[in-house]
Amino acid sequence: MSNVFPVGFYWGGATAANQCEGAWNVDGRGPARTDVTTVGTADSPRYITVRMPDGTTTKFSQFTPVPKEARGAVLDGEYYPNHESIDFYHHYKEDIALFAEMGFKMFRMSISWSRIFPKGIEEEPNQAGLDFYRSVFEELKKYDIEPLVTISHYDTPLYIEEELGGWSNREVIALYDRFTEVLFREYKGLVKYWLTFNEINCALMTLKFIPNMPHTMVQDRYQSLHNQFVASARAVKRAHEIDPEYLVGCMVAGGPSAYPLTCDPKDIIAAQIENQNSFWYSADVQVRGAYPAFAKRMWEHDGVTVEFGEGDEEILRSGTVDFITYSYYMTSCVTTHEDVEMSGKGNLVMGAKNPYLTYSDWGWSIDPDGLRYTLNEIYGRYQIPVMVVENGLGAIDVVEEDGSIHDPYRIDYMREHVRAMGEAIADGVDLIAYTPWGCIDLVSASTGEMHKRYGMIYVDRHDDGTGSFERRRKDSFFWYKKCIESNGEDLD
Ligand code: P53
Repeated sequence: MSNVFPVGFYWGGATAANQCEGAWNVDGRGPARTDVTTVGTADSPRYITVRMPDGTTTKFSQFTPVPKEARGAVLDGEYYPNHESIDFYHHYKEDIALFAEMGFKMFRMSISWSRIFPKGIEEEPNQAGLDFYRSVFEELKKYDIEPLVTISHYDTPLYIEEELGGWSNREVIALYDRFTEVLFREYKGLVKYWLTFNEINCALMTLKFIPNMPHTMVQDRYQSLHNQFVASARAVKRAHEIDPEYLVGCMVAGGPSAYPLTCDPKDIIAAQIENQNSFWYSADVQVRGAYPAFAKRMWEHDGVTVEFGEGDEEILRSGTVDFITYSYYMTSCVTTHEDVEMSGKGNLVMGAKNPYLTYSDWGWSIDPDGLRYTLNEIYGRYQIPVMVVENGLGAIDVVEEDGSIHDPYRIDYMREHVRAMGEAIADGVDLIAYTPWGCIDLVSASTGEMHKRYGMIYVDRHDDGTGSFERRRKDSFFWYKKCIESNGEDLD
């Protein structure tokens, strides 16, 4: 197979504001939930630290519901890794120069909503926040790197979550309207590709991580998701009105990546339902503009009612996305059988263990064929351009005495996933971009750790908050550079 990757294929990398920018309270930025979330590990959860109405302080595991009256608070003696992250806010020029050196054609990043609207409810945006992203976009333009901008990546202003009840409150749609209106007007000519919400399906996927979730929370999550679908569709329409050149996509976690553990038809059905619930439900609404037929049964099964506002159906229909993107790290196995070995680690159990796959240090399966498989499933259903906007191996890296970082495990992971994408393109999939996650080391979303590293660029920053923020090229940096230079041909 040769020359499978089309000319103009967008090779790049991906980040999110709250996991890399730091500068959490600089230049007028308001707090987000991650700013009151402590560091965790693969086996011990991150905590959300709060002050209660009576003035006492306490903390709640990220896997338990936080009471409505609690207010996020930064407490002495706790460590909050997202406060400084890797300080991209002050290092973006250096970092973008390194991306350019690797040959990036695209850089996926997100906007911190509370940098633009500190509480989310202000009438006027915070100019310093707008200026920061303008500078980043201008810097990218210097090197002909196309930004791919996630408008909301796990980053709702804390005020909206606490005082307005978050996305289950329909009023938040209007706040997102204002936010996106400002972005689409402000960055005309600097940005072309937008994503409305990161991993929009996460609210449903993570239902299974919270044991005994109160039913009101399940109901809330379905309603929040509906409100986000509406907000997303409105944003797609608005973007096209403001600039017909804008292309807007959705971002759905994981792809249809659940396998049946056995060929027992009961397992086949169980895996199909898992994929419907965790992937197709969200992708169908945004790509086809309507809920799929199986949604009604899901709602009945979970005992929820999704409230539609007037005109919602029409909004969903008229705000379908131009392209679809997803994150792909692993596949999981579903079974109706008992006594099977489970995969995953501590906090995140990832289904039954697949005997044909190996697993990362964090218990995530490594499955390049699954990438080809999901790409075919997605493109087969929708026939619109697809991007893989997250992929990668979270691993422990060692800095040698001479400063070099040998990460053959990451190179192997990436090589096999690039090959799998090549196969999918040869299968006919219209794949247009690959932006592996955490192209520069950053704070892990699930554990808050620094030492779960994904980058091709190493950052001297550690789980206890020490480190110089110095950037270093790993072996994978040079490998990826060669891969990009050869448009995916030279993978040795
Ligand atoms: P971390 C869970 C499972 C798969 C993807 O994850 C996930 C999550 C939530 O953590 O999220 C995405 O950092 C997400 C990124 C995140 C990345 O995967 O836990 O979009 O923000 O960092 C990797 O190893």
